Amino acid sequence: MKNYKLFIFGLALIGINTLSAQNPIVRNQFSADPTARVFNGKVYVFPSHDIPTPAEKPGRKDWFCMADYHVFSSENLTDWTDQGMIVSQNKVKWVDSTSYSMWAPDCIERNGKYYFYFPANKNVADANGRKGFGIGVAIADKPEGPYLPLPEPIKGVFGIDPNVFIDKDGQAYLYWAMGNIVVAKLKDNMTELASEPQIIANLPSKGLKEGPFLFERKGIYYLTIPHVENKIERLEYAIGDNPMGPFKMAGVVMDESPMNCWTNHQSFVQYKDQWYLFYHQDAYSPKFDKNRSICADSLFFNADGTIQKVTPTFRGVGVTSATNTIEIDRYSSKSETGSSIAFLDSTNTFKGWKTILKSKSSWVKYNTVDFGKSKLKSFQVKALSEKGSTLQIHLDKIDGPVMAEVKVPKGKSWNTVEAKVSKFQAGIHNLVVVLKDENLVEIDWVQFK
Ligand code: FUB
Repeated sequence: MKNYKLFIFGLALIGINTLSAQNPIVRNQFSADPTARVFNGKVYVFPSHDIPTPAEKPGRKDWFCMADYHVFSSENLTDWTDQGMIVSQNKVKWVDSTSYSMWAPDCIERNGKYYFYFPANKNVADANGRKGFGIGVAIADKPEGPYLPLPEPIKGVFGIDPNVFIDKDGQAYLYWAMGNIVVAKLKDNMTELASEPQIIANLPSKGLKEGPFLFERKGIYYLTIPHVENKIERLEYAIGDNPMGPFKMAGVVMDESPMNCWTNHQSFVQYKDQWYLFYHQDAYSPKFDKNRSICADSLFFNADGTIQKVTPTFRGVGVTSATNTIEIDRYSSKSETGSSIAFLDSTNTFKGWKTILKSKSSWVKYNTVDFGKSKLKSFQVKALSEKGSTLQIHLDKIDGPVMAEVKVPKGKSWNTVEAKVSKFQAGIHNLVVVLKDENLVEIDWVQFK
């Protein structure tokens, strides 16, 4: 906790709010439950903001702990800007400010206003004597805010994980979770229900389901949910021809987390002709899966409208500039043996990872690097090798042309080593880093100049 606070304080002092990232996409804090939206030609992501449990929090210490929300934006899906905090538990009249219960949110635009929906524990009981989770709305003129929270939660809504969908005819629907998945129409003011809440039928009856996210494509309405079919959540979907159903279960979008994160939570967005799935895992906190991190991967549909299963990747989406430091630990693929990744500093996981190559010809491949138009002359690598080792950088594939060969000197500390680029090709290419000997080498990043 102390280290994390110092790290965040350090970032704030030097004013860093731009993050250059693959997966996870948010690298200055924990983040979960991402709702991605396209507003004004940019992608905005509204996640929950997990934090390590502070000592002053009453109740369970090993549970979700969220005090506020940030919004992140990107034009290229590689560089993300943290636009700062938009809603806090201390600033919403109806929220119990000691509850740290600001769970999965959503945001939608209507007539130039941005409506941010969020669940939280109420500080007073409603007319039916219920405290528990309510769902509130905060309204802004811009996606980045400032957002003004309404003084009361939405009447008649008791639950978590709000999701809003506006159909082509202008009718808005609010979905939420409360054991079941519930839907109601919203009035045009977007802050009051226009119909009685109705439980969505035909969804799995066994195992937790939550986190509804509904979208429409080519006349098919996709209702997507995290659901515990086995031991932890996986992402599933149902399809229908009406936003209120009936729906029919149609498949799995993402299997259970390979990192064993108990929850997952999804949103789907089309940006510049490509569909993306946003979700979360616990990459920065493998020992405590209530401190999660959001990710994005490309999503494809079959001709009949069914969804192709998405396998989570480290590489994520977007193009990486060859002149940036390229974190090859966020690889696209790697040799089956002799290659692995590890945290650079396990006491501060936000410092990221290193790649370890340890057997002759072991390799990692990193896709979609933009080499630009003008010749890049030198290649740099930050690496450490106790015995000294040689690395080759191949273009596009493992047996592709050698772009550079670099000797990492023998030693116990990190070195930045430079070599001449012998083969340059302009444009977008994949990169393969191969170990030429058997001497273990750790790599922080590579870069072209
Ligand atoms: O983030 C807290 C809860 O975990 C969310 O509301 C659920 O969807 C699950 O991701």
